[in-house]
Amino acid sequence: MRAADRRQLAELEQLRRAIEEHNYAYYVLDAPTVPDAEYDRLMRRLTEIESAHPELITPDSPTQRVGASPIAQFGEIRHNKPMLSLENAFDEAEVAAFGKRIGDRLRAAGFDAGDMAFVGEPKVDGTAVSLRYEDGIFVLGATRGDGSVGEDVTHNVRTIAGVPLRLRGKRLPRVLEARGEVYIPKRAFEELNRRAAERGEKTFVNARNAAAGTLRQLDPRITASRPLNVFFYGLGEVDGWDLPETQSGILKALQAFGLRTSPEWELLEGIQGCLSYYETIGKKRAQLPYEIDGVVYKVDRLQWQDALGFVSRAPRWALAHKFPAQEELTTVRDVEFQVGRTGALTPVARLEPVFVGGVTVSNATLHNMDEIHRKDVRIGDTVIVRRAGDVIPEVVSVVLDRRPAKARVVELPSTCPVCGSDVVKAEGESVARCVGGLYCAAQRKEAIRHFCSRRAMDIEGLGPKLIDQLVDQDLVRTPADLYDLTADELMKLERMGEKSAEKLLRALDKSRETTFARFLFALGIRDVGEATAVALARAYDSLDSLMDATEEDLQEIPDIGPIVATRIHSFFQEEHNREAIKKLLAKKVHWPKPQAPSAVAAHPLSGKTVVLTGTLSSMTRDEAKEKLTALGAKVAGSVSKSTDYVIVGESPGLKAQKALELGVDVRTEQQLLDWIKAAPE
Ligand code: 5U1
Repeated sequence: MRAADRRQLAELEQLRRAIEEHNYAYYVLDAPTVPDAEYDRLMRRLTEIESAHPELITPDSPTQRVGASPIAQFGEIRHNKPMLSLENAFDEAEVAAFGKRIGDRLRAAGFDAGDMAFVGEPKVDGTAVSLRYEDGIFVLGATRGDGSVGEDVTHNVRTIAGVPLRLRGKRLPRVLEARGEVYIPKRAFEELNRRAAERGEKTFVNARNAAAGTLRQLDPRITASRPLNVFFYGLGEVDGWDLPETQSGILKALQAFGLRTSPEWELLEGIQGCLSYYETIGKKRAQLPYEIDGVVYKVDRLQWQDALGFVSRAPRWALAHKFPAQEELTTVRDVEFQVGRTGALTPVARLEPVFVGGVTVSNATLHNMDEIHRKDVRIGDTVIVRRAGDVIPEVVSVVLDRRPAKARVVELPSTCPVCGSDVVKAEGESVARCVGGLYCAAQRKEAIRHFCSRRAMDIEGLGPKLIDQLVDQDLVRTPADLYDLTADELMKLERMGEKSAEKLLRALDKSRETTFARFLFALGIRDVGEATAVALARAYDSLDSLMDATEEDLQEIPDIGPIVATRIHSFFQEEHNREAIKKLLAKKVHWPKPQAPSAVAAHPLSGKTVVLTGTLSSMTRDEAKEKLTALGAKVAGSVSKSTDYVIVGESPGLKAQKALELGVDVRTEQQLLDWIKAAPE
């Protein structure tokens, strides 16, 4: 071999190793070691050499993940060790029964099973796979199929960046089959569906179907374009390697081989430990970047697992403890239209009540008419409803086979169901609106609700039911009328005693003293959220100057574009809005004179992006947000490379971990207090 060839071969090997190391750090350890640009550079160089010398390409080269051509059909793979399924438990009693059952069996077999340890892992909502490595090289990827025979999806598994094409370590098994779950992260799933909807294509019903559908693509280039990932949790056939003694040992060994395991797994003590784990993971569920539908408990000791064996296709030593279902079937009784603060008509499905996500659901949002058409929802249809975490229940899809002959098409009303004004739907917009403005009682109620809300004028005790009564009885037409209410009037309302009436009047009185930004936010100008209100309050030193600002003036403010500028300008040009503002000022609603813009700009937090995580001891999350915004900071919900500071309170969440991984500056609550103290009065 010529010296030049030898040099090129060495470079090739070095590039492959470096890329696999970076893949391992990024996908398995979740701790990237190089910027994306450097990774891309290494990959480009490797491709360049391999294109010039195709004879040097090996199956474990990182370039071999992507670009293979479509296959005609899937081959069959017989699993030498069957891929088992799990028995399910839906409540604590079933988990306790599982504990007792295995304890009794082990004792009967002569084991001292008193202090039993379990491994707890999240049950990821994906699709099961078995990956075969021979002498450390990935050779085969198969789906579960019926547990005995699956499909050959090697071409697609290869494209999953989190799957090592070569195992790490020196003494590798002759054969190692790793079993796990391939999943699609929540964000990628939403994006996939968003793009499919945009193109008018069919969307996936849930993340599990999206993962399974992606893995069963004949064209690996489609699979490669969707960011699948994988967690490994067990073994199939193994040869030439001594098994650890425990399930926890298996997880550690898998991770050491470079096969990604869940960072959430834990060793648990007894059934009590299992139940606490269920609760802990249940609380974390919404923040996890992938869907889970429960947790899995496994007896830790493999010797005990062997003694317990399995019944039909499920091991006796493992149990899936499921969270309450987030999706259920029910029927649409009717579709009604709710009118929001800006007049937007939102179709709401009235459902046959169904227990889903831990509560009984009888209404689900349908968002807008486009959504109804896209999902083809009709009155009388059987639908899948979903309620995940605290999210508003929604109709996911229609079960078309169950559509009754008399199912009725939903039509947009031509007049407002509340005030009878016309309903208009602007060209190109998906939202239809009632043009009634504050003539419409629904819009009035919503405007007043918004005015009183915690982040606006913060009037405690003025809930939606009370506002309904005040508007229905014509005691309040505009927000300023709230300040004319008397104890006598209030006491005539339902569930309003003397004490509550006085308390409410005190809350109303207190709300007169506010901030300029809160006042602007409370006015309910369309598209003016809290951040825009703060930006306006910072840019204008008086309400008069803001009310007289032109659209061009308004566009000078960072983050205010032409549409929002028009909305603000037209709001202040409307005579009845000017009148409503005048009345509020006459009721002595006031705020401190705004700070000079230079004082804000001088603060170290001015222009910085800050993320909060954990519980703060000296203030609520909302108070902290408000203070930070007043100092000129932008408060973001998630950590990224552009975050300047992450402020951690008690029991911080995954955001703190992400901050450390990305090298973002992490500060304590004390630092936040010092920053607030340093702010000019
Ligand atoms: N986390 C996890 N998911 N899951 C699914 N572990 C796990 N184990 C399984 C399955 C089907 O089966 C083994 C107990 C054989």
